[in-house]
Amino acid sequence: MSFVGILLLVTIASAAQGYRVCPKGWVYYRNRCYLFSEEKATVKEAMKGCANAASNGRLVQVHNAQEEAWLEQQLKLRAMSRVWMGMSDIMEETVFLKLTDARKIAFTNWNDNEPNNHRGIEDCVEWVSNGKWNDAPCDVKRQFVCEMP
Ligand SMILES: [Ca+2]
Ligand SMILES: [Ca+2]
Repeated sequence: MSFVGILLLVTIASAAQGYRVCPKGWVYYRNRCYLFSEEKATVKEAMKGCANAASNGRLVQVHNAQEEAWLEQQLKLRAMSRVWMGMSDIMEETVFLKLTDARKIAFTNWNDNEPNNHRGIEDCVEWVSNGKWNDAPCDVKRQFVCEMP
């Protein structure tokens, strides 16, 4: 096949999925790629796991209600609950920042009475079974979601 032919096929394949093609195992949604882990890990291990899975891979950050709803649906499909995402208030209590660039988060979906910093040791953020967020100890092992921005 000619070079142009190959180029055309790649372009068509990209267009079919939107803007980009996600690597094998990653799921496409609105111009991002997401990876749902099978193994469980601490937040530190999960951050490493995401970076190892893709050079620009990171623990997922939720940017808006649409993305949140899609992620909740995906977690339900996979029967995943208690899943790490990429935010923490480890720098300053009650101020939750993105783990990648320490910027404040614009969107939250806390469960009732959360974040409660239970026992003073909850600095990381997980989804719980109702799809809402809870702060939990960062060294507990959970499944996790990576994203490629
Ligand atoms: Ca905390
Ligand atoms: Ca909590």
